Amino acid sequence: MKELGDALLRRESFAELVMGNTAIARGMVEAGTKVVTSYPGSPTPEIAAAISAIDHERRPFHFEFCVNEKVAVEVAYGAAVSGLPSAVFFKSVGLNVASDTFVQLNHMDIPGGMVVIVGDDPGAHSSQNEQDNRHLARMSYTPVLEPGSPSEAYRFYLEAASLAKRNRMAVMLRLTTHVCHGKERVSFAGLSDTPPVEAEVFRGDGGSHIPIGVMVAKMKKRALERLASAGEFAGERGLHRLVNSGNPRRGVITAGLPFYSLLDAVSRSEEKPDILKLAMVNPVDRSLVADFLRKHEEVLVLEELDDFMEQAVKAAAFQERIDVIIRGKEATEDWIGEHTPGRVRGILHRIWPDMTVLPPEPAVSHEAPPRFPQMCPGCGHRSAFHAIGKALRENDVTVADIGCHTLGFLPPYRIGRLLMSMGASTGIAQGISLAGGKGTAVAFLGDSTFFHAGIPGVVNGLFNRHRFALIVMDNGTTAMTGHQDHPGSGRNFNGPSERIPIRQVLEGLGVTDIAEVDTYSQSALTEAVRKALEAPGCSVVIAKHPCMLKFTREQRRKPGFVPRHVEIDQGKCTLIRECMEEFGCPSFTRDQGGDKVMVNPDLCIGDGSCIQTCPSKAIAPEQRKEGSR
Ligand SMILES: Cc1ncc(C[n+]2csc(CCOP(=O)(O)OP(=O)(O)O)c2C)c(N)n1
Repeated sequence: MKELGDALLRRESFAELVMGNTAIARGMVEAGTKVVTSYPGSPTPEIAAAISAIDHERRPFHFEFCVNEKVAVEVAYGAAVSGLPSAVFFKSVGLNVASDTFVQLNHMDIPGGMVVIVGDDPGAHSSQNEQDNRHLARMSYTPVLEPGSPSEAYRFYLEAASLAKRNRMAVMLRLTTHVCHGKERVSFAGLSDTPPVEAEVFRGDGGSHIPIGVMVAKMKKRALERLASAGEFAGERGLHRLVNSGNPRRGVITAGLPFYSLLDAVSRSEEKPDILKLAMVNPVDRSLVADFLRKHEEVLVLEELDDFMEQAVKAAAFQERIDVIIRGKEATEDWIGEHTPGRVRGILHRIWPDMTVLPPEPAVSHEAPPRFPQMCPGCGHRSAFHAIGKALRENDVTVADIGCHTLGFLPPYRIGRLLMSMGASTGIAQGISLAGGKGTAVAFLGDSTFFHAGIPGVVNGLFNRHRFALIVMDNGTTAMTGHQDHPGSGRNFNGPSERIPIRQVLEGLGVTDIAEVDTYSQSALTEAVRKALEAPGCSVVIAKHPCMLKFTREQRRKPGFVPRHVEIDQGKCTLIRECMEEFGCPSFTRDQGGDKVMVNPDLCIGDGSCIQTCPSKAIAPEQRKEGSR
């Protein structure tokens, strides 16, 4: 960590093998960014991990995780309107949460400039959809730079920051999962001695920052002018790339990661298409595109997800009256997933079968057996689901939310029939309760999500007097995205902070029926949930247990740490297998013959949450043998 922190601050130029996300953190240092904010979400949290490698006192900018993406954009904007260059980063669907503020940004005058880094997720590796945020950028007059590699992520961040400052606007840096997580040897420039940026306390001038009435039209006009000027920027800075193979027949217009997949696909072709790789994908540089179209008989627009560039390319051809065949999504039928090299080969085979590209995705000879994602051994959520399942009745409807506890929908628990987006469970449960079923609608919320977007749903339930039960799955951290702190943890990114207890928030809102139970106390939790299901209005159970992955990692770092396990007394085991089949801890396995239940010591953390699940009392803490540690 120390080495990484030192590298990120190194004054001289250097080259290092890094992830795209790490390269961006160095870009922030080089660009003189002063305020950076975020809410965690894959594929971007490693930007924060890199920032955390720089000691707080030496960090040249302020960083904070905010309570959600909207607030993160607002904090960054407040700094940038005061003259401080700022940046904000989050995952694809984070832009939905931020959008009320985000769509407004480029109506505003932003002297410091702002970079909005969005991690889109073609392939939905870690998101509930594949949304293509170029649309939201277009809707909000936001220029978009799209890198395709870690080196480009670094370079384009610097360019985005400089454009944002020059045009006093917000610029989007659109990343995708493997640009964030891919590694490459990146050449970093040295740090220049730029004069320190002085913040000016923002005063405004009585109207020019207030989008009301006639001001809106003026602001929109300015946004359009700034966007047009941004559209020329990538060309002026030489960011677009033309790979000219002298092929008058075929060309490809592409951007981002698909460009590299394309290079791979045609690496051994005799006939290679000419390639125009756009660095700025909104707005598309019409004259550059038109020029390329004029030089080819047929042009493929190769892009992941939606036909965003394709529409712009077709519009350019139409307006400039260019006689060219444009192949896009109709031909490729490729609206879903990532443009991996194999996928791009497949596309080329389909549309240009005579071109000798590498064979499409090689057939996989032996598929890995399907395996469900699992909660970790010792996870408090498992213990909670095991206990809650005993309280639920046939007609109760459970609504899941986003986090590690989403996995409760899987067998053996099967709790959570519906999943939408962060914090949506409470409102959905209230709507479901309006259908008047015989059971109770039960919403689940993680603790980070409670603060992020959960509170308004609870308020609505109270305000509109809905009957629903809420179970807050409180593990003290934002577990799913890598254990970031949240307002209930008593720490923020930079040190200790006042803990905001969920119970007190609920009490403050007027919830009177609240039970707080450690999830390892399974019968107490079952009882608390039973009562909540019978309650007449809004009742809440806070099902608490610290995240055991975080806890165990911390323990392992301590000197003298001794691993603990449970063991099975084979004499007592009656093979009911509740530990495996209903509790579902992955530490339990069968022996070779398939009869005996065994404990896998590589997985078991000795938490003992399983002990109470065994009706035969066959599970116990492992007895240490003489001489063992
Ligand atoms: C709008 C949005 N922002 C960020 C994320 C990424 N994300 C997935 S789950 C999650 C929160 C998990 O924390 P918590 O609610 O405490 O549940 P836990 O994983 O700890 O069980 C986040 C931030 C997302 N899915 N949607």
